[in-house]
Amino acid sequence: MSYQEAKEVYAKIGVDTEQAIEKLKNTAISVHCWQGDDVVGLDGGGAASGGIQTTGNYPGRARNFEELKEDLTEAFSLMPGKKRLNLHASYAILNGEKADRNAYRPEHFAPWVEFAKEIGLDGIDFNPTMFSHPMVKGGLTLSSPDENVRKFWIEHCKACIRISEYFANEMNSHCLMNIWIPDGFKDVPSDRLTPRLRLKESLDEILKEPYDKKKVVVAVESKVFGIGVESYTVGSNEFYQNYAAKNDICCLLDNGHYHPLEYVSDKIPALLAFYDKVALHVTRGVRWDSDHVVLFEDELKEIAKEIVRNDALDKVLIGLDYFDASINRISAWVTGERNMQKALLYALLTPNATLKKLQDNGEFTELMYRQEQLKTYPFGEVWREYLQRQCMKDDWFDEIKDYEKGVLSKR
Ligand code: RNT
Ligand code: ZN
Repeated sequence: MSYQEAKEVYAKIGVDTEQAIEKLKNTAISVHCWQGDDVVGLDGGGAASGGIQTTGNYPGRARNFEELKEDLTEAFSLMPGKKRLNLHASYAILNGEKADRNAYRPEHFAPWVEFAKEIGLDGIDFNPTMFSHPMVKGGLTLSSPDENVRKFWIEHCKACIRISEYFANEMNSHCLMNIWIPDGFKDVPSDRLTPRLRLKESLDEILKEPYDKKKVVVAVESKVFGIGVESYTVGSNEFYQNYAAKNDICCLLDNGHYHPLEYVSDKIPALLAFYDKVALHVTRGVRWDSDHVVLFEDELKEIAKEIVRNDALDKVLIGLDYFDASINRISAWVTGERNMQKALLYALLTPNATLKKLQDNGEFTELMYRQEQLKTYPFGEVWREYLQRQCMKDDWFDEIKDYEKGVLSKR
């Protein structure tokens, strides 16, 4: 079937494929820098800690700024659509300067801005890095009973707000600054409230840093558990949702951070009823928060549907968050980004108004029939047309093999 034919098939159910392609083209996805180097970073912190873990040792990990830029450039060249770069503070370019994380400044990230501009990215997002560092004491940061520990990380987050504003100014686009901490306990705690009160106080301190809310969107990312932190997480979902609501900041939902039968696709509309913006870390948990590469599967499609049919493409800030070291890392990046785009296109090719009406009229038999019919519609033809207009191919694996042979295998 040709694109023209597919276009007609969709037109018959009231779906305009041209409009879908146009909307997809303008939706930005924030691509996480940490897939390229297994969350090691560039500031000497070392392998990921704090309950997260990268497994696998596929050859070719980016070991420095130059290699990471090289790999990102290759990956971005195979990703359709608008892209943003999601950086962690641990990717500071210190050039030998002895600045600790509480003293990071915009200059330490200027080379990233230069890179983002050079390859035409849409914006930069940012994350304080509160793991892989000696000031994480007993697995605790912003909720630590040690005042010096809390102070250090409060200063780090304030520095990150200033750096985020710098990114927003330089890129002429908002910067999402997402706070995630690893704080929690392996075993049954004797006090669940006090650490949360300390976290609340720390966040209040951080938010005293003046910043332009139109430029910097501060978010908090909750979690249910981590490796070695199985029994209690300070920054739980209820804690952060209430904190965000009361303090007019944003919630970030990572779909690996809930009990396996809780769905982020269901949480998005719940939050859209109360918040202007909702941020996402799109990942794929296999049995736990394993951060596998994002695939084109049911929950991803449901997430995309909730964004599209609620007219929230500009309210939901979409970011990717996974790290697989067992396969070619460039391929991991591209597969996940393309799948996010595919899911959005799939949602854009759904006759949402018709389906909503069926629900309101209680016509559930027809609703099921139509939703199932859609599954065999010629989605692939529209996807390939979109890629063609983006000057990209559906078949990109040879490029990965060439890059592996020419670049990665020589590291
Ligand atoms: C950890 C969180 C967090 C990290 C990144 C590296 O469980 O998902 O977002 O994955 O910040
Ligand atoms: Zn995350």
